Amino acid sequence: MILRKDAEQMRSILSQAKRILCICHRNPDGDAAGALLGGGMLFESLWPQTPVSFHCIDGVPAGLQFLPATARVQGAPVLQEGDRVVFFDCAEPKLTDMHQSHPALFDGTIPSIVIDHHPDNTRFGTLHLVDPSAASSCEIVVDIADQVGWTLTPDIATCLLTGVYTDTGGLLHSNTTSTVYRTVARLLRAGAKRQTIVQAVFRTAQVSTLRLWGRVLENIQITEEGGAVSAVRESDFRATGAHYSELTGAIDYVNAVPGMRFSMVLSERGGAVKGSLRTLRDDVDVSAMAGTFSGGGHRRAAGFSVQGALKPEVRWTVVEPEAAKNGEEA
Ligand SMILES: [Mn+2]
Repeated sequence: MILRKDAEQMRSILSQAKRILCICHRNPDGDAAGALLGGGMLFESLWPQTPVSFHCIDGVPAGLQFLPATARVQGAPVLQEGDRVVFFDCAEPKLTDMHQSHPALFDGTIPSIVIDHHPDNTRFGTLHLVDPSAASSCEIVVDIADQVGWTLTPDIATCLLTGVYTDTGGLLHSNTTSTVYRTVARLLRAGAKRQTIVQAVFRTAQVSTLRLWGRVLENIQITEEGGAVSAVRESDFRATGAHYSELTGAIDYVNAVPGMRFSMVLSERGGAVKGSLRTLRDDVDVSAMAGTFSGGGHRRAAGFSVQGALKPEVRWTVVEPEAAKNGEEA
């Protein structure tokens, strides 16, 4: 929960703004883009005289361009006297990729508000509305709006519901608390276009993505340690025409193999190997596994990146004639 006094203080900081600049992390996901646009449009409806602008170094990816006002997202801002900044879903300055070009955003020159749910948020702003118990930053925006009695329009609700959906994997991940369901109900009542979100986010896939995922599924090996492990190489990305980002989500299928301790997808990208780890078990901590490769994350979902390339290894075992006839493999 966000404290009412913090929500009130946010209102007082923003009511002094000559302009409100909204910023989210680079490479925006549904929660970053949804909170950025939903939060920014909310400020716009509250202070119609104050110009509100939306900034992200990478712009909104094609799959999220159904979001209202997405065409208004620009790159880094040109700062002016009287600006107030709100950062969305951003755990630390470098994730904006504006930390070097725009130090005034982070050194206290410009008053800033940080709205985020990452537990490792470095609290780099003036006022922090950070709630690690929230499943998404969009959930926090709804919480703030309700604390201060702000009205959500259907467009704002659609943006915010997108983040609630994407950060919970369509209400399937273990972070889907009863508060999440209450937030969903709240946003549907406000007119959020649920089916538009479901269709765009969960029922749309490029052919290149499906072909890449086909290779991931085909390459699954079950290891002696009880892992379902798959890998794709640079040649797989080239052959399918898929971008690295299109691998996102494939691991959920690898993680579906019953009885496994963990699942892992390795991918070669530009001289490095990225590993994504998942587990469904309480007695396995994949963030510790990722830590042995200088990675990190959560107990159930973690990742790492190491320099190098993947080399396939094939193991053959000689079996008795009977077993060979039955097509058994050791
Ligand atoms: Mn998020």
